[in-house]
Amino acid sequence: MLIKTLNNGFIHPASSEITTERLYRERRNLIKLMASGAAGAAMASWAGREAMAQELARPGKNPALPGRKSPVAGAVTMDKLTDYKDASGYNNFYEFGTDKADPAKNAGSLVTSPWTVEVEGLVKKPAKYAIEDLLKLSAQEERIYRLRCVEGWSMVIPWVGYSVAELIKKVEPLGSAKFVEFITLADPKTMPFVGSRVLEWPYTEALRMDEAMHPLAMLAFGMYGETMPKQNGAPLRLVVPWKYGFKSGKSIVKIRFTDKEPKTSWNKSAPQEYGFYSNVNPTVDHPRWSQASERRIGEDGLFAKKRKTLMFNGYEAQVGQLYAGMDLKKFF
Ligand SMILES: Nc1nc2c(c(=O)[nH]1)N[C@H]1C(S)=C(S)[C@@H](COP(=O)(O)O)O[C@H]1N2
Ligand SMILES: [Mo]
Repeated sequence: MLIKTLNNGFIHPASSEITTERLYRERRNLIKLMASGAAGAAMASWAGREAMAQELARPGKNPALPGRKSPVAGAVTMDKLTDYKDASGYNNFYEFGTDKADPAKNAGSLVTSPWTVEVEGLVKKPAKYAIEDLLKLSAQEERIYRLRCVEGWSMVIPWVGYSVAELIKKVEPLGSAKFVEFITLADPKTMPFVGSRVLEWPYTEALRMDEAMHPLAMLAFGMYGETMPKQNGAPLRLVVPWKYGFKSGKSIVKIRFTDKEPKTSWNKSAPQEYGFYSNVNPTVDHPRWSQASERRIGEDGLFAKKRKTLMFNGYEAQVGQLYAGMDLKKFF
């Protein structure tokens, strides 16, 4: 749901978040109920439950992409994994529509091969990588990160990829490089909502150099042991677990090193609501709603309690130092 702002831009559709999510869930529960009726006793059987556990371990929707256990501190949260169906069926990817179910419905048209990623700007070794080569640049790791949307919901997803830092070290940024910009695909032929007024295209995000170099900042090529579903940002996306979900740009085609703080998509659309940093911070409210709690997708039964949102999404021990001395109300 879009809400028009006074500046004539559009804002993240949070006020309707609960309604949207509830509707989505009711639809899904209905489908489940119908399925169980048809399958009868089989669904309730041990074999049925076993099959569901298997499905969670490896959904079988895309080619396998295994990752070794990550040695990075804080890279594996013990929180229960979100159901793959939710992680790949409840998405924000505005190039394919603004409803949570739209990306899964519409992203099939995205062409992910061939795919190249260009590295440019203030680097000694600008490069053009075929996605296959970029995948091989470093050993893949599986990391289980929480992802919290500014709208107030969160998920726990096993991502496959490696630290952005691995790529940054390879291309050798110049001393003058202070920021890294991530530019995503904007192809009106395959992305039906590119060209709509909802955001400026291409969708872009950016990090300060030390944020991008933090080992938790991840280039993700897959999830749940498989290559990335299109609706989740195939073939390559960013995952920055201590920032609101929107900082994790999907379907990246360009990585640019700059000396000035880049403008980002959400910041351009509503600068009073979305700052550059966008760190998960329960003490800084969004101008129109609180950020103190969140709803974990999959725990949203009628009586499910909201969870308290943690500073830096629970990654404070790892990333807090990056912001020492900064006024996080000013740099929101
Ligand atoms: N290119 C692109 N990347 C994007 C978005 C988008 O609309 N376009 N939405 C962002 C938002 S708001 C969120 S919350 C996350 C959602 O990721 P998920 O759908 O995999 O959970 O992707 C982010 N990356
Ligand atoms: Mo989001």
